[in-house]
Amino acid sequence: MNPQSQLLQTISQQGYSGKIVSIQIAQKLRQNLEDQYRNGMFDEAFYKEYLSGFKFEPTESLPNAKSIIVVAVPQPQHRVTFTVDGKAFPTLVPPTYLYGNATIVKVRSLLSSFLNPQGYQINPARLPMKLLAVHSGLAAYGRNNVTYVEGMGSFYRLAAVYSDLPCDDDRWHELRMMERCENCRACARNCPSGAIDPERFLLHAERCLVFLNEKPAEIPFPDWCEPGWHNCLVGCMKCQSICPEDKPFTDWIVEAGNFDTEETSLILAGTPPDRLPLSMREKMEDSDLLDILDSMPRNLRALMQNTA
Ligand code: B12
Ligand code: SF4
Ligand code: SF4
Repeated sequence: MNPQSQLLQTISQQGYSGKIVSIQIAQKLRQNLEDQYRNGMFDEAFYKEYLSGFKFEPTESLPNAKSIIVVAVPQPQHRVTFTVDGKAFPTLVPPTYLYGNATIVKVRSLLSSFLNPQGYQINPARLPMKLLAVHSGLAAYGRNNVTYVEGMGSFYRLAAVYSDLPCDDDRWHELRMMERCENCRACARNCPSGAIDPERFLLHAERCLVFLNEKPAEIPFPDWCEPGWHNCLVGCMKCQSICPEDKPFTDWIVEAGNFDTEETSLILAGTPPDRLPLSMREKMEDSDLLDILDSMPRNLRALMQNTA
């Protein structure tokens, strides 16, 4: 078996799924995004904030890069429980927000421990992951603009690296929507903010709740965004939880932390990480909750208002 096939086998033995594509795909991804931008398909503020930081080339430390390795890792939803009026107040966090850093480290170390002994190196790749996954043949788009992998639904995290491992499969897969979406509109009907447009495939990202509630809590929700729409501590599950492809995975929820009355009050008060008690900061750091701390006061209040 050649090293490419051996690597893919190692990836699938972990319960992950992967593809190896030629490095040239990176320039095609760049072209795709630039064309859409030139055609005025993106809200300007959204483009600047989320799409202008991709790196379509490896760093100089990997001058001989030949391939991109993209890996999908199954991810659950998480439950984070606060204490409000003396009672437990559970909230949900969509897949990929928590323990994401640990997942990336795990994938990179799996790839390095296979490739380094064979004389190959890896280098992190900051690319538009869904486009990469679909053009590589690993995933297909849902009408909700989220991507789906066989056996994982949309509950997975994508990680990608550049490598000097040669690529022996140069296929470029055309963009593909899941067959199931042909006769289904469940996600569009369940999207509270109208971000999924029946007339165009591309999401109106600037209308997506996630675009609003990932921002720091000092930035209030715009008037058109009803607090009652919020359903997660950060992010939104409305177009995934209704999806029939995700049905086998929606009950996969892992506990990711409890906060007592005092800790909940510190979060609601917008306390910065360096002023939190050490024990609290440590537990939030391990799970990556610290990364979403700045959005929590506004988002948690919106959820509390919904259940009041
Ligand atoms: C920007 C961004 C956002 C933005 C915009 C989302 C969006 N759809 O663009 C916001 C903040 C709103 C967001 C929300 C979410 N995100 Co996000 N996000 C990203 C980020 C940083 C870039 C995505 C991107 O490139 N967008 C640009 C657009 C242009 O690309 P695109 O969506 O792939 O659009 C292509 C298609 O529409 C296609 N296309 C156009 N016409 C047609 C027609 C047909 C028929 C077909 C098939 C295709 C097609 O062309 C477009 C490209 O030009 C990535 C991380 C990364 N590095 O890639 C994570 C990422 C995509 N997000 C992720 C997740 C999990 C989410 C949420 C599900 C989180 C949640 N539950 O709260 C939501 C889902 C919202 C949604 N319905 O899409 C995951 C995706 C995992 C997956 N299973 O697909 C990623 C990869 C991050 C991760 N941690 O793993 N996100
Ligand atoms: S809800 Fe229906 S249309 Fe939307 S992504 Fe899932 S299968 Fe496709
Ligand atoms: S994440 Fe929520 S707001 Fe965004 S498109 Fe899906 S349902 Fe709509």
